[in-house]
Amino acid sequence: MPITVTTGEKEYFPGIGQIPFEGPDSDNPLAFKFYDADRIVAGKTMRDHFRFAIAYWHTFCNTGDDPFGPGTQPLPWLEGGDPMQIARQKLDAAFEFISKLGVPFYCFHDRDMAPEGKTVPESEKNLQVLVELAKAKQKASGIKLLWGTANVFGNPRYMNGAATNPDFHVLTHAAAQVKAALEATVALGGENYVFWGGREGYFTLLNTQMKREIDHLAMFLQKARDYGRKIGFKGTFLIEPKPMEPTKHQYDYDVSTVIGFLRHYGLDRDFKINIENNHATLAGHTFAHEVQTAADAGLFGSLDVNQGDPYNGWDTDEFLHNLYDAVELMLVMLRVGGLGHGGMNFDAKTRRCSTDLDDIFIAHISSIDTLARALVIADDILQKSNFLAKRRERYASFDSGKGLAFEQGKVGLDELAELAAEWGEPKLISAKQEWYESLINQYLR
Ligand code: XUL
Ligand code: CO
Repeated sequence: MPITVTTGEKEYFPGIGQIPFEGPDSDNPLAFKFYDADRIVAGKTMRDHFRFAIAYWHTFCNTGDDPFGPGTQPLPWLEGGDPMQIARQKLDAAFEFISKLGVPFYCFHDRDMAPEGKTVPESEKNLQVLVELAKAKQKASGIKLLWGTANVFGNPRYMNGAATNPDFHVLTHAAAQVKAALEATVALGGENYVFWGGREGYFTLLNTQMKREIDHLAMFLQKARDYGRKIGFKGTFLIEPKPMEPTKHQYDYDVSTVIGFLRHYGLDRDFKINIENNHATLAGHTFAHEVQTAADAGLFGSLDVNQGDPYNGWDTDEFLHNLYDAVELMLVMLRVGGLGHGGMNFDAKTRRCSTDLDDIFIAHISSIDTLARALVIADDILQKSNFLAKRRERYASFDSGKGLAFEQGKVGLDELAELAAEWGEPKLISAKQEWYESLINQYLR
């Protein structure tokens, strides 16, 4: 569905209209070169392949502050007025930006959208006020909510965790926030609800009953699921893995860990996985590896798109612009059947030294174009090269005879040993890694 540009009382990005598609020869920084939303690739429009979403917390709240200094990026909607007035301005800026970019979805934490009050009921009220305003903005623009979530890591009370906090009193506050954020997500028609385990982890085992904390996390998620279903949430709950930061050891370490956790606690029917590139690389995996792992388990949910710095590995949340990695991602995405009800959320921020307002547009356009170009390249590789045939050929010995019988569980260890003796030494078969790599280079055009 096309998006209608929606501005508030004040226009925060004057001089910028809806971002057009101008094709690869354009030198207009405020135009798409590769993302043509209506273009059909592999049987679907680019719009539907990507279901792009804007992250409220980075794009409208981040001013570039770091541990060494304050923000450098003046965001006019964060200036003047009381916290509720600023929240309304931020909402105006958000829907203006998202509608001008022409992207179909957004994602938010409770505290990005509405300020925390002095009491639990006051915080809930603040969020409800903003949710009503956001509902009207969604209707006017056609923009939808990909997912909502609660920030249960920022407030100092969560310093030892939220659902895994050793103090039950703290857990109740996390519950109050998740309850209100679930209600907000349902009110806004959100398709998913995310749990990123902010401070669910530990710094030292010396003071930590790990099993008890993880049991609490599972119980908390079960109760959140039950409440969500009770109030009519039909979407998918998503866990977002991350191996470390802010704690030394996060419980939702990576996709494999989360698969084990969900299955162990019987949560795998309601929960799937939201995978973030920079979290994958922080865990020593590629984005593509994590996506394949989740999809193979039937638990792929959604994506947080960004990239880390390849040289230091930190969670730098940069805008994804590495085309080669994007092609590897899209090769997997196309083969696992796409996003379903998930999306691609830009959990990324402009660098501290990018201080112009249009840098925010340029950053998103750059990532969107990288992924659009990668989609076309990946589809070309799948359609025009013998990539798939070569992969199949590698496993041909399991397609018939004893190999197939083994897959079917019909060959025991003793018979396998007899076959080894009878067949003698196998000949070395090249894995052809460099050929696969060169294929990607050949199709980068
Ligand atoms: C933090 C992170 C979060 C989640 C939502 O690293 O990725 O922003 O995506 O809480
Ligand atoms: Co994220």
